[in-house]
Amino acid sequence: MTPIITAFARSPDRGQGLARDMRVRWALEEVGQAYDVRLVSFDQMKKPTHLALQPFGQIPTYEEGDLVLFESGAIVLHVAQHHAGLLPDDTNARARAVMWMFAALDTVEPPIFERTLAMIFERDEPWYAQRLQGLEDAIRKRLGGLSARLGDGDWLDGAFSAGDLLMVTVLRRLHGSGLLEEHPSLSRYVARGEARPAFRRAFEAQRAVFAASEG
Ligand code: GTB
Repeated sequence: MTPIITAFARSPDRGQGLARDMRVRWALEEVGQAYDVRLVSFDQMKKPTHLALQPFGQIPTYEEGDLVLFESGAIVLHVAQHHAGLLPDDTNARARAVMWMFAALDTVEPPIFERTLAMIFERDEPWYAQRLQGLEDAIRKRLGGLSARLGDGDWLDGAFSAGDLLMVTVLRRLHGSGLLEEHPSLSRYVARGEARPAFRRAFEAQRAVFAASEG
């Protein structure tokens, strides 16, 4: 059964692959699972049909037969648990890969996403510079810990896993900020993720959606 995911009909990131359907597309590409995409507008996301799938009116969602999932991390975990390639077989290594999935979404992503929101919505506030500084300090702490743990390894814990997949999608949001570049090993880590054929396929697929929406 071909799963169906939802994605922005017109992503505000203009095809940079920063919306959270990107991580789901990438996971599906890594495991070789074909998928269909249903594009939704901001209006449609807030209507009952979509709210029945995603109570917060967001993308992405994932439908596979009777199963409906939301939360990109849960979707990637589901894909990783049901296909080979994104989680190690060894029980302890598998637990550590899941740990890195949580670290990406629960520890590293929050200050990075907050920074994006601040740059969009708080730019005109008198306290904006201070707020941005605080968020960038928090991000620097996370990047310091992450780069120390990555060391000169290719991936966070041995072979590429769903933990790396999520971490790379989170770090990509820092492109152009100068923050990632403070840690050359992390820049190389992100570049390694982005060079994976499955990433390229997923990226091109979401970019094609944006290009088509431009007409
Ligand atoms: N925790 C949920 C998950 O991981 O699935 C969060 C889902 C989420 O934030 N979805 C966003 C959404 O649907 C899109 S990805 N927002 C619409 C709404 O809430 O009304 C977040 C996002 C949006 C835009 C950019 N961008 O333009 O760069 C990047 C990421």
